[in-house]
Amino acid sequence: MRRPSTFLVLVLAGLLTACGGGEDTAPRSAAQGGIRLGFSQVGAESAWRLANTASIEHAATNASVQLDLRVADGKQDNQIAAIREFIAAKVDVIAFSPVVESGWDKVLQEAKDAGIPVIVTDRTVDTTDTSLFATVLGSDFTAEGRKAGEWLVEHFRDHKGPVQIVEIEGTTGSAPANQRRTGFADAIKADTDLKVIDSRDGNFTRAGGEQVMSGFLQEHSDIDVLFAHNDDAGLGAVKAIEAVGKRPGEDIKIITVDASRDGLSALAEGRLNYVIECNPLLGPQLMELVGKVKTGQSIPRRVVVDETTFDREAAKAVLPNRQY
Ligand code: GYE
Repeated sequence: MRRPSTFLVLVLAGLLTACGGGEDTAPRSAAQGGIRLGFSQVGAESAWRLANTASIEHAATNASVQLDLRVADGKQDNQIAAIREFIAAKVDVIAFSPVVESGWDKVLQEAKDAGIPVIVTDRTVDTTDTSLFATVLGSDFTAEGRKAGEWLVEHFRDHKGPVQIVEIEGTTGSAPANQRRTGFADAIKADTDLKVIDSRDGNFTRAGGEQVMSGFLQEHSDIDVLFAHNDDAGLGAVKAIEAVGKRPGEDIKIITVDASRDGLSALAEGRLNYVIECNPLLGPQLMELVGKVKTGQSIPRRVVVDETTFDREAAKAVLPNRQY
């Protein structure tokens, strides 16, 4: 068998780096090497979350950051216990994605007393003392909800009579559930025909979305629109809608948030109608912030990720190269 030429090997290696490392090609900063980072993750509830965890692991390896990753199974108590273990282990920096907004003051005060800086990422916290964390890295969830509402207003502009909307919310008490609900409600409030007739927690999972939507379909015969707070819940709802012989995307218009590969595929097929992007690939930016807080450099209090929206054509265009 002929051996591949050196040139071919180099080209292939280059391609692999280019494809696999799209998000993690930032130069490694010397400041990051050897830092011990304790990271408490929410759980494994959605495609978004799995991509977020993978991005953080990958970026930590690239930056030579020693990552102690704990996954909390959606329970705040587990996160608090993990943060206490990080404090006891005297890690250099703690980062976490808080499952819900409130209830963090005490444990964050403990981290502050121990002199360990904390970075909040993805979801925001509601603390009485904002000096308890160094920065928040993540999306603008209110803007995401607003974009969903704005599309709806535009889509039903010429519609006569009431439009019945149901909402499958994210985990009760979580920042994305609270803020997406608010942004959405704000954007549709001027149009009095657009009415949210029911709203329930689907916990950001497919199973939760399917169950909540089945309930909605039993109780309401006239649903026009579903706003699901993430793709997974929306895709679970698609199953429930198909199970009663209705056509998702046609009989019931569906808007979701995240823009995962599965969400965009369903959009390209016409089962979803509009998807708001929420980017989980936060690892490289997180490692950069970790390096900076560790070395005492100044960082912004809030780092917001740039995001877009997708209709069917836009979904088809990006799907071949979608990373998550
Ligand atoms: O939209 C959802 C995940 O906090 C932004 O959590 C994140 C949300 C995301 O489970 O899919």
